Amino acid sequence: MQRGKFITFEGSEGCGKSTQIKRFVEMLTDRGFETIQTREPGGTAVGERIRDLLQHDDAGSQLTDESELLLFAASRAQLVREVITPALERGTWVIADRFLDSTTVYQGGGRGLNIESVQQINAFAVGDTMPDLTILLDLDAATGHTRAVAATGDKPDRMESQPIAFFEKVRQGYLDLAASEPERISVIDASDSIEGVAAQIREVFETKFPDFDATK
Ligand code: Z5A
Repeated sequence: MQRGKFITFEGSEGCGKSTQIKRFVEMLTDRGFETIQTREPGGTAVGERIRDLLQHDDAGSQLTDESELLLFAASRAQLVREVITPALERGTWVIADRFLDSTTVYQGGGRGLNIESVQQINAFAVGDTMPDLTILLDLDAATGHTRAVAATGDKPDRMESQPIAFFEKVRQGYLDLAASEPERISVIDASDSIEGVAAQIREVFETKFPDFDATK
């Protein structure tokens, strides 16, 4: 049994991760792959409680930047051990809506926390479970924000309420990260149409895994 592949989707709010993950998973299923999807923060009973605190609970307004970092890491540490690593070991492909790069760019770049500390905490949280491929959906912050607000229509949550300058730092953080790890991170132009973005992702997938046979 081959180990499954671990593919993460990253990008700032409204960049189209959920839309593209749905299509990507359908494509993998059509080609015979076993898949599961995860999202962060969340994805386990513990992680969903943490998500609520980070995004919706009134107590979240008192979180310091350091506590916020540790809560994202705690949610991920639980998800890796309870869900992601066991699935990869049984040959299932794991498609993740956000993973450790989100912490690097939001808590490191966006909040301005010490980047070495952020990376150490990330490494501790994930252990050896690192993505085989990361799809970065790159979109300017203003367009992403407009899309996200139009999609939810209701009151923005704690993270969505950050000023636009925060999301500009996040975008730049992602692009810097992609430049430093070009083998793992593929940058996609997310301002393209939904079909156009899906076609770009399919091309990256076929280039990265040209001979992968789902039946073995
Ligand atoms: N966060 C963090 O700070 N640190 C961490 O370690 C982690 C996360 C893991 C999680 O938010 C928040 O936590 C997030 C980062 C922070 N904060 N922010 N902001 P979430 O899980 O609630 O949401 P999100 O990850 O930011 O995703 P999103 O805003 O829900 O958007 P999306 O999934 O990327 O996009 P979408 O739902 O697919 O599309 C949004 C809308 O745009 C929708 O109406 C689509 O139909 C439309 N769309 C999609 N693609 C297109 C194209 N190509 N053209 C036109 N319209 C499109």
